[in-house]
Amino acid sequence: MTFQLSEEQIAVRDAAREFAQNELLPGVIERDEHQIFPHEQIKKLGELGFLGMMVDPKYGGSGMDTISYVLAMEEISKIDASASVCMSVNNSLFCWGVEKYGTEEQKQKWLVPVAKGEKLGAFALSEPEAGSDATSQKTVAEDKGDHYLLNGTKNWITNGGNASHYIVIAQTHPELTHKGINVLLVEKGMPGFVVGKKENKLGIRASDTHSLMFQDVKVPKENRIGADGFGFKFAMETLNGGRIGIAAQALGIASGAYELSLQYSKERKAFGKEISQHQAIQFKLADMEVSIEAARLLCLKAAWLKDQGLDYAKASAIAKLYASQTAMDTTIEAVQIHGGYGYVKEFHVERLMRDAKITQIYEGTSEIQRIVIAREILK
Ligand code: COS
Repeated sequence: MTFQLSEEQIAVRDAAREFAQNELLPGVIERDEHQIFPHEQIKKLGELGFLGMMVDPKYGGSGMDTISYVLAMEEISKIDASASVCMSVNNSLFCWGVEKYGTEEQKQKWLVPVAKGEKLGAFALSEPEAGSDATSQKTVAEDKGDHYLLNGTKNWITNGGNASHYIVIAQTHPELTHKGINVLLVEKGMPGFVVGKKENKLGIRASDTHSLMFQDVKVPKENRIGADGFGFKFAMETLNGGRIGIAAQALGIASGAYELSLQYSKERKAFGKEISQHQAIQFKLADMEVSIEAARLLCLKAAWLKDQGLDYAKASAIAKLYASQTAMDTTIEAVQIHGGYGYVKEFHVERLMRDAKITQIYEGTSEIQRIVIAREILK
């Protein structure tokens, strides 16, 4: 066992840190307030190879490991969690599954442009009445011989408006329950496919979250990934990896809030000395440091297991459960340390607190992570 990062991993982390400071920090408050998607910044992230980080270079990716992905996600999320969720979905929820289970033709057509960041990918599993209970898919993909007829509505889809390539989960054989679910590749512009309203959210407000409507959309059979009925298993496996990305996002939100608090506590004076000299603040900083370090190690362990080809379902659930709680706890305390300044936008920590909440909800709520962990330990 070694806790040493490679030179390449350090270089990736530093590049992500520099990008976040130079490209994402300017305007982050305004983008959050006015819900402006960071188009230019995401384009540059793609050019730097951050949108297809783990994809084989022969499919347009950067061929990096999952550890590097965690390091980059932490750095980007410290500054702009709206940009990092776009990055996470593109990498983990779109590219991973197409590369792992797609045919060569599917990879050439669907993976290459998304891994290069020329197009954005999205992953459509959640529905108005199917979030945690993901097997209850109401979206139907009716088998019509050479194509599927897709009908239904998806909700809360990240990159929903700006993506052009979508992974859509739908039920084909309801009598088979989850074993009758399929996974289809759907392109924006297909007749009958409409992007619905953009959500006005509490946090990650600059990210692009939409409902999607499908009305008699003809999806060619060749757009199905894997065998008939593979869709639910595909979704679950994809989310196992997605949770590493969101855990790293939560870690970044926490460490971003911590760094701001540490700096502020050394500048702000109260009762004749810097507030960092008061034990009440020191205890908060110490607690933040401990849980952030633990969250980081859990994220890196899950990433390491994935890179080794070992089972990471439990590790990614543990990392997401713990890191998202850390994000919530740390950002609340960061606002407290900043006092009145923490409650206004200029100091960033109120945004980080609002951003933190979603990490306990999407890609499996904290309650779902506990189910996954409990099932694994009781196996
Ligand atoms: N990894 C791989 N396979 C998994 C899995 C995982 N983490 N969790 C479940 N599966 C498989 C099971 O092995 C089972 O396959 P078989 O029938 O071949 O044995 C199948 O999926 C169905 O699983 P199960 O019977 O456990 O289904 P349940 O409905 O009881 O519960 C949970 C499944 C709750 C774990 C699942 O619905 C879930 O993860 N929900 C949350 C979904 C989510 O994250 N939504 C967020 C939207 S995306 S932003």
